[in-house]
Amino acid sequence: MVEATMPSFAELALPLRQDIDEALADAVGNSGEMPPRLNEALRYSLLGSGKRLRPIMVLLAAEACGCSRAKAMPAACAVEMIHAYSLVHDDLPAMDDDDLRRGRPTCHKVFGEALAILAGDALLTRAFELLAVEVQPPVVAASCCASLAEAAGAAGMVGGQVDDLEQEQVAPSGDIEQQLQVLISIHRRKTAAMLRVSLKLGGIVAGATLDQLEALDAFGRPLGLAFQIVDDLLDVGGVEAATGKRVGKDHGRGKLTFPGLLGSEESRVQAASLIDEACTALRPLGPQAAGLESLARYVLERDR
Ligand code: GRG
Repeated sequence: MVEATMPSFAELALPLRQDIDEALADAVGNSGEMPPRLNEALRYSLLGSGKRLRPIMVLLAAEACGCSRAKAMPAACAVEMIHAYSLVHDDLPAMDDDDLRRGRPTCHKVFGEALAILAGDALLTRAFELLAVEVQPPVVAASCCASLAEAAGAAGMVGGQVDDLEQEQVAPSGDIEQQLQVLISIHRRKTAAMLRVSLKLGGIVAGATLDQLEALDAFGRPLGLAFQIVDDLLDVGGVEAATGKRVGKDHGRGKLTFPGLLGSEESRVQAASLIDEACTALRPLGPQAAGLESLARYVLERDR
């Protein structure tokens, strides 16, 4: 639909990442009140070489609804802060116990477990402070806070993480279709909720209509699932130097994954079909949504 004007994601993302990185660095500057070591730990975790997909989604969703990217920047930073906190906590020994993230030792390996937990806590709370203080008018800020809390909290990402941890403790039961449904339900909350809310926040700050918000969500639902399928494929066939994290971990631990259930080839076919579905859902937003379509194609092709 918007193929003729579709920019390459690499071209599109480069300046956006630079703007996002600058805004993130400003948002976690130390006014003098913060213990220096804590500031170091949260900057280490937030300002590493992440893809910045979620904040880019906020900016592109706002743009798709006719709003300037600058206006959406505080919401973009808030989403990336929640994401960074979730990675720091996910890497802890009590959770995924990882020593490599974004190509560097994980936060707890560098700063110790206690400071890593607290750096995660500080990022989580700073995200909501940023929304409350920087988004105008206050009613829009409140709506952003409520949506982000819902997606990141017990019924969203945190709940999905709990389901995932519990699922690791039980032997798989049911046929492939039933196990697939369990996997989809875990990732709908653990991974997709944060991707969907990134789009929603872009829409909210842009003052989107209900139809525009629905189109963004109809795009985000299949995109979120496709993102996770590709993540599982990278765990099986990805290269550590590119992903910046250990590969083969989930597969090696016998975790429920899409390639584990469907095989790599079928997983790739499913991911491609979900990305097509996502791009079709963008139609009502017209050419302003070209950036989102470009991002969706990248999600399928990414190697990190
Ligand atoms: C600890 C509350 C809590 C939640 C953890 C996000 C998460 C839930 C776990 C991370 C582990 C994981 C591999 C999740 C699946 C997909 C995912 C979120 C991958 C990492 O996101 P990317 O690829 O990472 O966007 P970058 O580093 O580019 O930001």
